[in-house]
Amino acid sequence: MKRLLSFILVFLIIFSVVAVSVSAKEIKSENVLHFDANTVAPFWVYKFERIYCHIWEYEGESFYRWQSIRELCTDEDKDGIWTYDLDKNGIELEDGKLYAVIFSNENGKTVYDILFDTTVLGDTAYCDGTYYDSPEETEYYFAYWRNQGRGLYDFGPTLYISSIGNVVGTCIPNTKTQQKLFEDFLINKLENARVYSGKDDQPLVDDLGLQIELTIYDALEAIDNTNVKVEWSWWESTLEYGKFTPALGDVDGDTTLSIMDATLIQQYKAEIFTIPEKLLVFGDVDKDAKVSVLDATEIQLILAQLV
Ligand SMILES: [Ca+2]
Ligand SMILES: [Ca+2]
Ligand SMILES: [Ca+2]
Repeated sequence: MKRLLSFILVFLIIFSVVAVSVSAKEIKSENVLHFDANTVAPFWVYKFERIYCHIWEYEGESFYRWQSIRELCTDEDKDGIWTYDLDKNGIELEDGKLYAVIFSNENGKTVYDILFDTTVLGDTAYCDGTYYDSPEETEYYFAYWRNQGRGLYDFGPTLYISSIGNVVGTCIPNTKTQQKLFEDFLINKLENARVYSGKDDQPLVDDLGLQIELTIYDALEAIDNTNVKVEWSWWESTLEYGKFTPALGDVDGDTTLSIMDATLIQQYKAEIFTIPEKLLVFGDVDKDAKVSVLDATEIQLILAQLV
């Protein structure tokens, strides 16, 4: 019995040593990024012999100089999947921080910036032929992580609004909000986008907004913050409302209740003006199921009480 116990004990010790060394090895081998160059080779045209991995802290500094020796990937088994070993190159990433990476070859071909954090380590970036090309910008092939989706909050190619209002990439950097992205677009790119997209403001904002999941609330806030004149109305918009609740009585749709709304109802009843259907539903202030001059009076009363 004693011999059996000691045998079990020895077995357990050996087993635990093996288990520890396996898990230690696993952690080590996770500290890598792979790039499946087979998936991009058809698009990069010229043959290449080297793949580089350029990593930087998002909106911060890169670890090494572009295509320096410390950025070289290896493909010892020659299967076309290149590996970058962060440990070997002395790169220590912090949990919770946002990083970006570009894989490139010695002919200057690159993929578009891919976002990641430490939870992505061990994953493989691959291309599927999706690329972005515009007159002012270089042609980029997008690379995605094998274990991430294509949503706004999955790690992948950095989402960016181009100078002509196209949405490029899939992943919203966690340092930005939809509203901030849209504000940046309004200030820096709207004028150019008007010229080159061939769209009016309404579809321009709505099409763009839909792709970045911008809400009416975000859009109104962004327009208000930036003071940019946009020919876009929330009641015609196809975007979701978000936190925005239209004010009762706001039949001119300027998002506040004012004497203009009372006047508009009177003019509507006198058939001088029409009110769009989507705004008319907010006109029934006294809730008697129709829009009448009584609603205009009600608005005047509300405004009088507010003073
Ligand atoms: Ca390989
Ligand atoms: Ca109003
Ligand atoms: Ca009414």
